[in-house]
Amino acid sequence: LHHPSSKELEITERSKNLLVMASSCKIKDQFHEFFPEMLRCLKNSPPLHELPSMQEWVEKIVEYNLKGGKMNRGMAVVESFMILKNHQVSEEETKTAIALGWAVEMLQAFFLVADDIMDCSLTRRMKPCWYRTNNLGVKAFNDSILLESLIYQIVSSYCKNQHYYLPVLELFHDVSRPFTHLFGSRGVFFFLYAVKVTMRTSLGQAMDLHSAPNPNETPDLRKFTVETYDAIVKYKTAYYSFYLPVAVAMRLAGIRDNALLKRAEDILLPMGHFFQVQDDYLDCFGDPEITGKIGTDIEDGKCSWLIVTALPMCDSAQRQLIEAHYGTKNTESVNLVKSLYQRFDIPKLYTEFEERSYKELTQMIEGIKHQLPTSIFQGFMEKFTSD
Ligand code: GPP
Ligand code: MG
Ligand code: MG
Ligand code: MG
Repeated sequence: LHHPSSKELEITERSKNLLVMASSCKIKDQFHEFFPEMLRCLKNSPPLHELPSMQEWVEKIVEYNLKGGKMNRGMAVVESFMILKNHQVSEEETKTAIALGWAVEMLQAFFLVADDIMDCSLTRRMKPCWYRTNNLGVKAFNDSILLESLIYQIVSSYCKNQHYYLPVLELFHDVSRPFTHLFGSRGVFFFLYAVKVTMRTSLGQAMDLHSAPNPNETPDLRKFTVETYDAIVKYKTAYYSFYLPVAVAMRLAGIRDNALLKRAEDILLPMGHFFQVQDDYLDCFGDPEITGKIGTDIEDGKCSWLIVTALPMCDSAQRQLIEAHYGTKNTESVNLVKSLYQRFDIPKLYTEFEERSYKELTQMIEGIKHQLPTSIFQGFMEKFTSD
């Protein structure tokens, strides 16, 4: 019997990694190649199939709002699924995972179209925000509802007859009704651990909107606390961007162990928190040529990581400056707030936060290694920057 030397094992491990990398590039191509098929399927499904003018309009919305991003959330569904199945998957299973990946991207497009209206943003993914095109304005709100309805068209078209149809639907959905589900013929009811992502995200968005001042009003600085911030980002970002893709992949891979879903959640929510802090930092200090969007958090008076970090360092004159200039849409005010951030060394504090978070998240990943494959979580750590 030949016992491989450590050198041979190393080579085998390396070639396995290369194979996984090559298959991940192939998956990415497959993911993009699926887009036209998905669009065709959506246009040919009732009731769109009998509304030619709306077919054209839906195609326009979907093309504009689903393309041009990094597709991290959608790809995370497919990659997590492949990892969970140890890369032993059929063509059919891969196709379903890709379709569900696009469903997550559809959810993201739905949120972004609406969020850009609410945040009065100007650009997204290097282009004008959707509501600023085609003379749309608030009419774009209806397009965000349309995008949401397309999530369920995809899920239904590609998973209707699968055992995970209901659990996957529930993950996306916003019905706050706990439900029981019958498995097999033994009449055993299981309580499914289903986090309803749309509901959580819109609650987070509501907290985000309500902590900011109304136009022409001074901000209430008492609202900008760490506790409020933590709740906002957990709900508005972490669930749909981090928990959802992995939870969908787990359901698709046939995982029914609720404790395992909870373990994944325990690590994905802190990752989502870190990601939103980064998004807030880049809103002020990032390069729009790289982020693809022009920041508006100071103009909007948002409860962002920067203001929550800066406020405890302010003396009363600096608090007055923030009260007078934060949440104001004029360049001089925005620059005054930015120079205060510079005075407090916020970029340095952010870098320290980033290093600390990286260490903590790496430790958390290490702690989960006997229950779930760590590569799922490492993938997130490598990829996530703003979208
Ligand atoms: C990110 O906030 C959160 C979302 C995009 C969720 C929106 C939820 C809705 C229910 C509409 P953000 O405003 O900081 O994101 P960005 O910086 O990309 O505009
Ligand atoms: Mg926004
Ligand atoms: Mg927002
Ligand atoms: Mg932002």
